[in-house]
Amino acid sequence: MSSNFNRRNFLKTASLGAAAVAMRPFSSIADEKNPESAAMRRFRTLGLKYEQDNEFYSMFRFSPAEGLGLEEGVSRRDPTGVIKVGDLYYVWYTRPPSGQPVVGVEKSTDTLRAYPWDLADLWYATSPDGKNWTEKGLAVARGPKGSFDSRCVYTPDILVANGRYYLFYQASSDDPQARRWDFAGNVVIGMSWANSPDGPWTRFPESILERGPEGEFDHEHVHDPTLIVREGKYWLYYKGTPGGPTRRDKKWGVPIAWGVAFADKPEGPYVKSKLNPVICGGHECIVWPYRKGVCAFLVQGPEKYSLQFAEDGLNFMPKAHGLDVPRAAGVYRVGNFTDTNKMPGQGITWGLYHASSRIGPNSWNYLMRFDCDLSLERGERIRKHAQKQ
Ligand code: AAL
Repeated sequence: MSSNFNRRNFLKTASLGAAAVAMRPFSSIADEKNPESAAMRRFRTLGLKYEQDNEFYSMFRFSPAEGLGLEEGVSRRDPTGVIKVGDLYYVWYTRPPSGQPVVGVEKSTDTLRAYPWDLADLWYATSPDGKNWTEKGLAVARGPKGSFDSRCVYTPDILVANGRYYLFYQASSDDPQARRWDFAGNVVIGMSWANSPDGPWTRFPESILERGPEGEFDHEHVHDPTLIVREGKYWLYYKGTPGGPTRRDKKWGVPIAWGVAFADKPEGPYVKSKLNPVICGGHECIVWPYRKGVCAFLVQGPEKYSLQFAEDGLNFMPKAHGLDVPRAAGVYRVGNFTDTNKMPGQGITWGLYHASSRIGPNSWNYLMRFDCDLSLERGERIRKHAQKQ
């Protein structure tokens, strides 16, 4: 190939994004005049950044969420984002009945649990400082027998809009034939709303989001609803899987991925993006608004342990790799759910996540706190500093 061809190719690549790099031929790794290693070429062409110049890089610290910690016989998992109302922080989470170990799918019954989240309701807790929590009790219970949410309501997230509180969550029915592989084919997204974070909660009678058709990435599961308000709409990010542990969707071969759906009102109707899936990987969906865009943590898949960012909320790029990111986290968002058209996303500095530990023969989930610095304020400082150099 002529060096002219390569130069043209490189200029095209550079203009697509990574721009601020020296203009050298793309193939210079093999070019005797301009030798360059593969590492240097990636650094230059992808616009990679060292930690100190990278607003998306952070260390993580982990500490107890006092009051919601490890307790024999009790499981608390999959916390929502944390919100502040008046002087108190609020969090909601999955909580199955106390004292019941998990027996597995085969032995599960109307009262014995197949999974750590089986037979769960949604509970909540409050805290004056985000460190010391008081469990307040039940928020949303499973639906009536025979309904789409009668077996369990689990893995919630919170949205504050129009002076109301909305809890979105996974919901499974009590069909005994449909417990296998984490309720594959038997899970939808449900919703309940309240005028106060302390309830009472009104159950929306229908599901808010359904699984996709056969062959789509979200055919068997729609999981982990997480909401952001941007461009005057409600953006519901969620995780989907096409089938059992080894199955992949027919179109792209993706075994687990995230999608997004949009609505004009919190209760929908939600329309799935034509670009879905928008993130390749899993496991829990953790997203938050940052500047005008959206950030996400990834703990599974080809870009495992990365922090991703999409200016348009759809076309994500990994911005920092190898992070010690918390699993199944809910982040505290300053400004709660202000539309990013009105106020840029402020980033995050802490949240809650779940861990699990064994006591005797059984394992129990509990909540922990993480701290990091992915705030907009620090991000702006790093960007300004980088521009001066
Ligand atoms: C979680 C989530 C969903 C799954 C299970 C409970 O971490 O991805 O909620 O169903 O595991």
